[in-house]
Amino acid sequence: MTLFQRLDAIAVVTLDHPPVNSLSHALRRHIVDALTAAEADPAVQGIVLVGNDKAFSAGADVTEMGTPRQLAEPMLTQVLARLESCRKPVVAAIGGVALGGGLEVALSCHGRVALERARVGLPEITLGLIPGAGGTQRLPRLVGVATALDMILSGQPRSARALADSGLFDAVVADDLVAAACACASRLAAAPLPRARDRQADAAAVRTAVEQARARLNARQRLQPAYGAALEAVAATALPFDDGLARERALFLELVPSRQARALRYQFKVEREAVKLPADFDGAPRPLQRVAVIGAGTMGSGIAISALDAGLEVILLEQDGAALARGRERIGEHYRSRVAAGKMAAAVAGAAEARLRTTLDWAALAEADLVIEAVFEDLAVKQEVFRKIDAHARAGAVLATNTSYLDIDAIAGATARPQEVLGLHFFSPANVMKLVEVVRGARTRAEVLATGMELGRRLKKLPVLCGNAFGFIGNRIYNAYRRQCEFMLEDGAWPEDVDQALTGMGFAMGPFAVADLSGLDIAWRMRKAQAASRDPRERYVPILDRLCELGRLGRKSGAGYYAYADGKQVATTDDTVRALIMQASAARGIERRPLSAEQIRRRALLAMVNEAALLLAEGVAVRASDIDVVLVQGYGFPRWEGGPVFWAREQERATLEQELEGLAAIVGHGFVRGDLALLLD
Ligand code: T1G
Repeated sequence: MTLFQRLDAIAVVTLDHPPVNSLSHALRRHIVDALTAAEADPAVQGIVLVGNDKAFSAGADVTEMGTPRQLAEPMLTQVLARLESCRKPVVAAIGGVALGGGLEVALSCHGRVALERARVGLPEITLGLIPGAGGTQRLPRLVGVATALDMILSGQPRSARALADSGLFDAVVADDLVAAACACASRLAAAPLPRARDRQADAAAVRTAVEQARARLNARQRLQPAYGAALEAVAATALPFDDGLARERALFLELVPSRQARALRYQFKVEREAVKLPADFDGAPRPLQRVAVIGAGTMGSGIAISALDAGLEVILLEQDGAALARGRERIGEHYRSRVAAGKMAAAVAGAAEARLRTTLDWAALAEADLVIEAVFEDLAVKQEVFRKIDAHARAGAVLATNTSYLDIDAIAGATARPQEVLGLHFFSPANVMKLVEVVRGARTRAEVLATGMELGRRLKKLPVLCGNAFGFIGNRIYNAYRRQCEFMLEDGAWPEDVDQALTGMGFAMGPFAVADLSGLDIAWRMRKAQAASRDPRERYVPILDRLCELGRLGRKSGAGYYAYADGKQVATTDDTVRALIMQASAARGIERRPLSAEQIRRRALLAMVNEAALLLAEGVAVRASDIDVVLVQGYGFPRWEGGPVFWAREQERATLEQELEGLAAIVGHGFVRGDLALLLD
C-alpha cells in the first residue's frame, strides 16, 4: 500500500483497515511509516490523515485488547507521540466516526477538520476502560474540563456540528473535507505548531469540575471502577502533561484485565455474534418494505414506531376505532416530543408519520410483506387473529406473533401456512428496547426466520434466534431466577434483602420491586390457570397468591410485596407481608435463617446458570453467549458483569457443581440439573 499521496505540498495519508479503521498493529505501523516518509520528503510541507466515509478510526482494535498484539510496537501511545512530535503539521480529516483511540489520534495531531455529520467520542467507559492514549489529558486542554468529563463519563459520541464551537476543531465543513484539511495544514505550516499538550489546565477549575462530576455519579456507576479511574485521570490534567499522561496510562493498564472490562468486551463481541444466523443456516430474507401491525396498544404502537424509524411503511390495523385513534395519537405524540426535544428534525418526523396508514379494514393486510400481531396475550384471541391474517395476507408474507410465552405452533396451527409463521417477541417499550427474540416454530421455514432476523437488524435492534419453548430464553431464565428468590423468602430472607442484594451487584431493580411494578395479578392469573396441572410434589411458594387475595396487587394498588406511600416504595416490608412470609415458612416446616447478600446473589445466579444449561441442551438457545445478550438487553442484568454464562465461567467449576447439588435440594421434586459443560467448555 502506498504510504501517502501528495496534493501539492500536502501528503495525504489514508487510513485503510476495513471496516472501521480500528487501530490494529498493521494500521499503527502504516501511520508511523507514512509519517517518516512524509517528514523526510522535502516537497511535503504538511500532512493530512484521512479515513473512509464510515470511519476516521473506531479506536483501538477491541479484538487485540488484552492480547500481546495490543502492546506490539508501535503501540498506540508511540504513534501518538510520533504524530505530536512531527516537525511538519499533521491535520486529522474526520468524515465518519473518530472514537476512542481514533479520537486520541486526532487529538495528537496539530489540527482537526471534520464534516458536520462526523461523530466523535471517547466510549472507553462502555468497555470498562478509560481513554488510555492521552484522551483524558488532551481533550480537557482543548474543550475544557467540563465538556471533556461529560464526553468521557457518558461515553456517548457527539456530532462535529454540535462541537463546532468547542475548540476541538480548526474547521467543521459541509463537504470537501480533504481540501479543507489541506488548507488547514498549509496554514499551520506557516506558524509554530500548536499542540494540545502545551496548554496548561486550570488546576482549580479541574478540581471543581471533577468533584462535581463525582457527586453526580449514580449508584450503578459507582459499582464500576472505570468511573472512579476516569475522574482520577482527568484530575491529573492539573499536573505537568507527562505526569498526567503517566497517571492515565497506569489507571488504564490496571483496568484492561479487570473482570468488568473483560465482561464489557465480551458483551461487545457477543452482541454482534447473536444477530448473525448460524453459519450452516440456509435461508435468505425476503424483501421487506411494508409491515402491518395488528393492535394499536402500547406494544403495537411501539413496534410501529420502530418500523417507521427504520424507513419502513406501516399499516396499523385495529378492530376498534377508538383504540386505533388512541394508537395514532400515541405515535403522533412520540414524534412531536422528539422534535420538541431537538432529537429529530421535523422533516424526518413528518416523513415517518407519512409512512403510517391506520385502518380498520383487514383487507389492507394483503399489501404487507410482514404482518405482526400485538393483541391481548391469550391463545384463543391470537388464534382467532391468525385465522383472519391467514384469510387476508398475501402469499409469501411473513406472519409474526409478538407473544411473550405462548406456544408458536399452537398459534401457527390456526393458519393453513404454519411454515410462514414465527415469533417476534419485542420488549416494552418496543421502540426503546433493543432485544427481539426471533422464535422458530416446528414448521417455520428458514427464509421466514432469516426475514425475522433481517427485520430486527433493519429496526436497529438485537434479534436473537430461539426455539419455541415456554418463556423462550429470557422469560424462561427470569422465571427460574424469580422462583429461586421466592424460595429465599421462605428460607429466611425478606423481599428487601433479596432486592438489595441484586441491585447491589448492579441489577436495575430486584425481582420483588419488578413484580410490584408490573402487577402481581398477571402472575396470579397464570398461576391459577396452571393450578390444575401443577404437580403437588413440586415446591410452590403461595406468598404472591396470599398478597393478591388481600388485594395487594403491586404498585398500582398501593401495596404488593412493598407498601407505597405517595407513589414511593416503602423500603422495608410491612408486618402484613412479613406475617404472610412467616406463615409460608412455618407451613413448610422451615426454620428461617437470614441469608447474606452474597448467598442471595449466588443462589439467584446459580438458578439462572442451571436454566441456561437446560436451554442449550434443549436447543432453545443457539449459543451460550446469546443467553447473556438476552439477560443484559431485556432483563436488567448488569452489562459489566457479562451475564449469567459469563459469571459462571468466572467461577471455580468444582464449586459450581457442588452448589448445584445444594440447589437440587432447595428446589426439590421436579428439579432438572443442567450440564454445566455446555456452558463452560
Ligand atoms: N475494534 C475492532 N472491531 C471493531 C471495532 C473496534 N474498535 N469497532 C467496530 N468493530 C467491528 C465490529 O465488531 C463489526 O465487526 C464491524 O466493525 C462493524 O461494527 C486506547 C483502548 C464504529 C460506531 O468502543 O461503536 O480505543 O461483526 O457492527 O453499527 O483509549 O462499531 O462486521 O465482524 O458495530 O456501523 C473504543 C466501538 C475502543 C468503538 C460502527 N472504540 N465500535 O457501528 O457497525 S477502546 C469503540 C462502535 C480504545 C483507547 C481505547 C461501532 C461503530 P463484524 P458494527 P456499526
